[in-house]
Amino acid sequence: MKLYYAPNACSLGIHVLLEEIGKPFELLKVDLAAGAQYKEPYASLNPKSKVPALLRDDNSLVTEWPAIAWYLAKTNPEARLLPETIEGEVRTLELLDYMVATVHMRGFTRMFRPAAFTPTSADEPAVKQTGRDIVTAGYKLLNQALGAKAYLLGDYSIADAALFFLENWGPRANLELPEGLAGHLERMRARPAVQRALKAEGLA
Ligand SMILES: N[C@@H](CCC(=O)N[C@@H](CS)C(=O)NCC(=O)O)C(=O)O
Repeated sequence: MKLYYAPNACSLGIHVLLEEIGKPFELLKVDLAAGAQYKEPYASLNPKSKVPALLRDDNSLVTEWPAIAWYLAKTNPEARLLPETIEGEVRTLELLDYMVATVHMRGFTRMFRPAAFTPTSADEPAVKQTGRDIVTAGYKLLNQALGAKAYLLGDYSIADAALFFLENWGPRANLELPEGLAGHLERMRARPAVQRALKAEGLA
């Protein structure tokens, strides 16, 4: 199995899950700053030009954070990365979709790449502010979803790996985490799998 990633991108969450599972995998860096995602050979491998992408041993590719995480959790049940009930699964999907489709794609992406949202450079500060508002609302809502629990669904799950990359972007976006999320981030950073992933990406 090979994970295409970029340091401190959303792929960090998938990297953490692979480390939690503990089976051998190869880490292949895509230099997003140099535009490698739009050039060969990556553009042919993954025409979406995004990371993460998981290349399985049969040479088939899985893209999209929630699909990759779900695949890894389902094919490695011994790692206990998903709740066992339908209700738990539904709540996991609900959280994943909100974190990836809203907080990441509509919020952080506006802050990090405002030019992708407007052809007019004068509009970029307003685009960034909209992104900031979406992320701030997202942090608040996720903080409420976490409540007094150690992890989003009680037990550790793939949802915590998604929350982790969002929390880890807080300082990069100059955003303070609500108290509950700050505690969750500390718990995540204390996990050996997270420490190994941060070290491998040069972020430790
Ligand atoms: N919907 C995708 C989004 C992935 C995504 O936006 N990845 C970013 C890094 S965090 C990326 O590869 N950006 C490169 C680009 O857009 O040029 C997913 O859930 O995996």
